Amino acid sequence: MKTISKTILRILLLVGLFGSRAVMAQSISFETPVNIIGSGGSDLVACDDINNDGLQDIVAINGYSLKVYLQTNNKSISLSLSSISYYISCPYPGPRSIDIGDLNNDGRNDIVVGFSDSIAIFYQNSKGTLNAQINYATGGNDVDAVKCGDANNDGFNDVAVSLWNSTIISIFYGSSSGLLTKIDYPSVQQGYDHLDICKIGTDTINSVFKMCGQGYGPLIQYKIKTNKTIDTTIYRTHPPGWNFNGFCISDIYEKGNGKVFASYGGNNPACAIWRNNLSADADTSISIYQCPGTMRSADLNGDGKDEVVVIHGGWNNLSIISSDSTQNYFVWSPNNASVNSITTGDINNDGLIDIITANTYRGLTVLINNTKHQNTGMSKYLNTKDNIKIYPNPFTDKINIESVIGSSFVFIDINGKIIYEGYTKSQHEEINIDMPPGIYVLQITNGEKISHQKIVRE
Ligand SMILES: [Ca+2]
Ligand SMILES: [Ca+2]
Ligand SMILES: [Ca+2]
Ligand SMILES: [Ca+2]
Repeated sequence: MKTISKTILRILLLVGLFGSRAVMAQSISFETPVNIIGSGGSDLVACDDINNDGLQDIVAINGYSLKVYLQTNNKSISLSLSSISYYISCPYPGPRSIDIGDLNNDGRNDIVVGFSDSIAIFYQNSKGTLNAQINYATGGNDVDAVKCGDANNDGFNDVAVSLWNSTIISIFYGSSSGLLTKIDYPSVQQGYDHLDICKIGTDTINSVFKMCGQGYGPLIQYKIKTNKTIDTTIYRTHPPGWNFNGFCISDIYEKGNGKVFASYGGNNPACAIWRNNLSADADTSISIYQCPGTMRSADLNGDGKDEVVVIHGGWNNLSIISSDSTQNYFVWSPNNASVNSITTGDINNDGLIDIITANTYRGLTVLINNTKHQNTGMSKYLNTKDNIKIYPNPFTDKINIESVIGSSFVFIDINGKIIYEGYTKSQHEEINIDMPPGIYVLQITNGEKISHQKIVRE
């Protein structure tokens, strides 16, 4: 079995390399923008699988209403009539930020909403719906941004929270029991904060990033040890006289080597890039359309390297920055100065990442990606963790793997013992497996890429 698997992997690798040499860079294109919620508006938007079927869904907040738009098996997002709404109980002026992640370690994504003096978590239950909100007090007022991710690289998701005009950043640390415990760290006192938890450069572990969007504040990087103490704090600054409007870490030049991108300026705008060094000052900048704001990093053409997406708040425009060009696209005026006015995800399950923007009066605008796949030799490019889809999670006796044909997979228990191994003979493999209930790691090797995903057998 291992010999066949390795042979297939070698063939796929060769085809993939040949394919990427033969196909020239090509522009990213979209279907005509669609307004999927014509009325009611949307203040904040996020995208991920929130009913545990492996298909990415959209979550939007308008006022005090949390709306869930599920992707259906016919590869479309159900329209407003079939969306599920949940009421968010919080004081005026309402929710300010949103993110999605599994926060109680059960394999199901949960939703976190930031407002006033708290974060609310809507835990996903076994029916694929959301439980009533549970609030966690932040200890301070005016939550600005929230972000899920593993801040201290211990295998459990955490929530980073920044407060408006506060000298601290808070992290609610996850644990095996799902209990969240808050620790505060010193920060710079500003507002319009943006947060991320991700890898930079060739790091193999995450850092926490906080961008200060006013008062000429810096972009701060915290490297946090597994024991939750700060290892290093790095401050990045912008040209004098400007505020940062948005940022992201993106590997547009070289796969797996993330550089810092930050937008600034109104009428004479630019994107600063920390390309050749990752120190305090950007070494490159490119001019960009008016009022660049919130940024996201996503692989929009399926070549394995990300592109940078930038909204232009208040303008009917977004920009996509790739390694050799910047292109502009029409989109209905995304909300300005909101960290959650744009999200990315494959909302029609065709392997191409789509873009969704939020407008308080008009609703959501969806840009369905129709770029021709560049990496044709490597089959379709899935927009899930490491481009591999595993569902359901938790599972009982059957689990599905969607990956490149010939990917090898290994189920490992918490003691590091291999329980089951094999390789995929089709893009969609259903595996019948008998193993005791518990937490396992599923390791999938796909070409040169190795992915690890935590799975739960119920
Ligand atoms: Ca789903
Ligand atoms: Ca969960
Ligand atoms: Ca953690
Ligand atoms: Ca798509």
